[in-house]
Amino acid sequence: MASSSALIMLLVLVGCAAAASAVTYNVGETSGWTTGQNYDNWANGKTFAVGDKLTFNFTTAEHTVTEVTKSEYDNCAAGNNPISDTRTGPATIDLTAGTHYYICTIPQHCAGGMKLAVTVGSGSSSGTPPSTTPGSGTPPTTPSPSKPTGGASTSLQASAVVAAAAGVLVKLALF
Ligand SMILES: [Cu+2]
Repeated sequence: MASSSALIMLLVLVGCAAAASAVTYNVGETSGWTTGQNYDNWANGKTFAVGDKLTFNFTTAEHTVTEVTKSEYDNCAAGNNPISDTRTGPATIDLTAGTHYYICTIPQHCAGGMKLAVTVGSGSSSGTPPSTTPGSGTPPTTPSPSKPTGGASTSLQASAVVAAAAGVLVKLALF
């Protein structure tokens, strides 16, 4: 029993490790990276982890993905030396730990909604593993300890019945 629990725990851990692999987020989903969106709403509820990626879908020259400081983000004004400045779309950015502020530097676009702030934790993304853990981990844990014991005792009872019946048959044959 103890060894099978340990095996199940190991399988759950392996499952978690596989599920915690990097996630690529499509910024704005089907809308992509454009004006008239609310990227705070898009990012809300998502947990970003180191190694995850953000894909900004836009047409080259129509928008930019420019990483700026918080004050530049707040003011919708990139300085002369932004942290990064990607002008070719679609753009995929690897997330590192910390809070990152992205804006579009085409005039009026940031004010028109093209600003995204993401906070990246150092751990693994917590979005996927909890949903997989109860799904794949719990069902095998509950039935497997009870089934072998129930099955074993049932077959023992069955063989006892067979033995008793055989004994009766032997006695009948002797008479
Ligand atoms: Cu733009």
